[in-house]
Amino acid sequence: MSAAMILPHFAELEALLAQRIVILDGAMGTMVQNRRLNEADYRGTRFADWPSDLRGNHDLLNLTRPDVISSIHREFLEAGADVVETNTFNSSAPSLADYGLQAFVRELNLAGAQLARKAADEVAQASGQPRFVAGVLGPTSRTASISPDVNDPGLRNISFDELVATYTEATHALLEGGADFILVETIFDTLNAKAALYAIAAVGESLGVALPVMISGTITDASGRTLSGQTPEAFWNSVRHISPFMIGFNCALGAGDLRPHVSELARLADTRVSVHPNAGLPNAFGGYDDTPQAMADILAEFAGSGLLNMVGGCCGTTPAHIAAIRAAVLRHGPRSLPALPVKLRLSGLEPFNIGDDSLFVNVGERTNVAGSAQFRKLIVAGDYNTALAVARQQVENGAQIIDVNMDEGMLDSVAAMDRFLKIVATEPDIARVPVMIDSSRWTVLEAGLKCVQGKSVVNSISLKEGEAAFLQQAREIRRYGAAVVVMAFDEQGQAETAERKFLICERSYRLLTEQAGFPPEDIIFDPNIFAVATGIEEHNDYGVAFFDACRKIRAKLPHALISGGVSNVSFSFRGNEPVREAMHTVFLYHAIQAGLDMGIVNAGQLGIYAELDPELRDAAEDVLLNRRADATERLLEIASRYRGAGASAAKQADQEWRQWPPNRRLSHALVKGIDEFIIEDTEAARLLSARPLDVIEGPLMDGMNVVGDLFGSGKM
Ligand code: THG
Repeated sequence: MSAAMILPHFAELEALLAQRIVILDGAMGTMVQNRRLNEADYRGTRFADWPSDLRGNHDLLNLTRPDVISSIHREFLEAGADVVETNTFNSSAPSLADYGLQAFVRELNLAGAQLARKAADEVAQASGQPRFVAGVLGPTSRTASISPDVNDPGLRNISFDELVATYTEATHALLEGGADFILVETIFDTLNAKAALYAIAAVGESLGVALPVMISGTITDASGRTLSGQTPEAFWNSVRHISPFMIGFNCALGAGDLRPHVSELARLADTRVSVHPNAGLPNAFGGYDDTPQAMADILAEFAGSGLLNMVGGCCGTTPAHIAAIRAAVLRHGPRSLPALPVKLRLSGLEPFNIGDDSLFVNVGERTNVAGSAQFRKLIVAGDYNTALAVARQQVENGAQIIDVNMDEGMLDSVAAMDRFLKIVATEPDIARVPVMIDSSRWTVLEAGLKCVQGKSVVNSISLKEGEAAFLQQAREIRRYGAAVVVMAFDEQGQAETAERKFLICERSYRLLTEQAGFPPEDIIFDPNIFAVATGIEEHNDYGVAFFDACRKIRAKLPHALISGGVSNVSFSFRGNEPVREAMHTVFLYHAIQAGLDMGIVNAGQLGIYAELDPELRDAAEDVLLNRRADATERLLEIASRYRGAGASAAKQADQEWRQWPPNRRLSHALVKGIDEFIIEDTEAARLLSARPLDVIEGPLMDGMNVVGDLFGSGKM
């Protein structure tokens, strides 16, 4: 079915948006309150005997006082609103359940859309100007990311699936009643919004169209964040997967206080931008004081600064506000859309755009029951609070993403993934980074996807079970709005040679971009990091095969990224940490040059290539680059010196720098990132200098120059 058959007016709205700022209506709730309706108005005859009080359930008026709702729509349209919002803000099961009306989701949304449609069409006819209907999905009365009980951070009183179910029903009814697009608004928890977007995408697919969506979030206070803790950019990264034709903010704050946040969206969003603020902050009586002219003056400045494509009002705004806003903003043209660089844009509570500020991305590996004995014991024992410390330590040590894996025979992995991610979501110092949901089981991946409000990464899918399963999972991941790791694995098995690694990645790339609607920058290839120096000859070329595959992927598959599980490479040296660390450092040095963008690593435990013991470094390099037939034997021989007693000798060498002169100690500490002795060494250097400034201009600058050189040559 074509989009024009289901949404006959949308092309006209797009044409209007190209010409000028489009005017949205004002608040329904406060307009209804002004009518001072009584309990009997809300009940009508149909709900006369309803057991609970119904006064205050404005959406019910769609059925019991449609005349009131229609006349408010008409007032806004006559005041100059191009778009009216359906009176369906609370027509979701969780919100209606407060009145025992949860069975009326469909009926209220259908009636709400029909009333708005009729009013819009009548005024369009009379005025000769097209008018449009926004089908409103409100946030519901519950929040999927926040625990209702401070003593149990893993608890929720609403699930993603319940939200999807009610939003699906509402979306169908809004479209049937004549909505021109769906407006997901007043978003205080992005996970609720993602459930709405999931429902809209699925409804659209069932109808064979990409439904037009407008998204509007709410910044609740001076923190500049949503209630669930996201910054504006993190919020945008979380919802951009549905390609909304409009993104904006509404409610909570008055227009003036929204200025910086709208301006941030205007800078960051490569789609249109809207705002519909309250008429100021609520006063002592719960009323709103900003006059039409005051609000119009503020919003005219937004328009003059090129921030707006659509504008209207939220709580407290009346037809007089809309008329004043319209008159003031239409003197200015609409915002033009910025062209942004193509990037993988992830988020937790904060944005993480790969390529913005780091050359290589550390993904913390320790929150993995298969990769850390400590983490496994804690999870198996149900000690999630202590397990949380493992995640926190990874982030503190520089992990920019955390990989979470619960694949373990003794565990209910679905339940463990769900619980751990829900608890992580309530810890701002961990939840600020995106999550990589790691499992070989689809049910576990999906359980994880239902818990994260940010834009996360699914780790992983592959062609192992063939194209149909691969595409089905990929499409599902898209609906959840995550990026994806694709393993170089197909129907024949894991790819071991560079050629097969590349061919599988290339085939996956085509399928994902051409058939699953994946943007290439949301694809991360994992060409398989396998253990080397295992004593099995066929494994000798695994390092080289990986590096070669990286180079080919980088050259031939534009915008896709490359990742890998770095600690795998040294599995044959388990227990010998100095040697493993050296191997990881050498591996990364070559892999990053070959195009590796991110690695699952033990964050905080990576060495510096230039500072490795040259003998150990060369031996590791011989193995990883497969440079000599006896490379494995030689590395094993050197490794034995680092094991046991050798390890403490290495530790002793680690402390040797404490004997150096203070200036050299300072440079060393800077390069290594050791802050343990920084105060005493700085003081020692100062005592040796004529002026304190010499310490900065001397050893500290020398150290920074070394850091700069190492960075520049890819050795750090
Ligand atoms: N590709 C992708 N995902 C992956 C991997 C990959 N996920 C899992 C794994 N491989 C990456 N993560 C780890 C985590 C830990 C270790 C290795 C890889 C590890 N752990 C120590 C060990 O087993 O010796 C554990 C020591 C301890 O118990 O503390 O080496 O390749 N896409």
